[in-house]
Amino acid sequence: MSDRTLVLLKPDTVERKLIGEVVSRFESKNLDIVAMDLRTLDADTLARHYEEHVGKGFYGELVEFMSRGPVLAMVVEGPEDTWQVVRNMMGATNPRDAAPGTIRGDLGILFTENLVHGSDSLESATREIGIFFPNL
Ligand code: IDP
Repeated sequence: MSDRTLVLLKPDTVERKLIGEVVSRFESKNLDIVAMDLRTLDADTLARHYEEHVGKGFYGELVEFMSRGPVLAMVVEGPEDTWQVVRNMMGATNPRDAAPGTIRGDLGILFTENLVHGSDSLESATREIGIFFPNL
């Protein structure tokens, strides 16, 4: 039985021309990319996606960053616990704390501009895939 998670390559990844580098890591891990779309996010979509952060101190900065250019949204599929596999590959939320070998540990420095989003549970994955790819 395969399962899926939502991944966003954030605007910093697109701006820094790291799409290939990051997608390549998922492919090397033998995960399947079953949907992919480059799009600029509006405030409403971000409020749905980040519903647990709306109103927090960093929320304004997060929305400004996440809407300043396109993101690459994709659905990634693996045999099981795909959200966890992807989160392990991403590393800690703050790139300063992320281990070398992870995407954030190897490529990032700033807290907000941390390159990637990956769903943090199976429930989140289902909810977030519904926001970005409602027809899947
Ligand atoms: P996650 O992306 O690792 O799941 P979340 O806690 O869901 O982490 O936070 C969402 C995003 O908001 C983070 O990836 C990061 O870009 C940003 N963020 C979270 N906490 C802070 C903070 O304290 N300062 C600045 N940005 C933050």
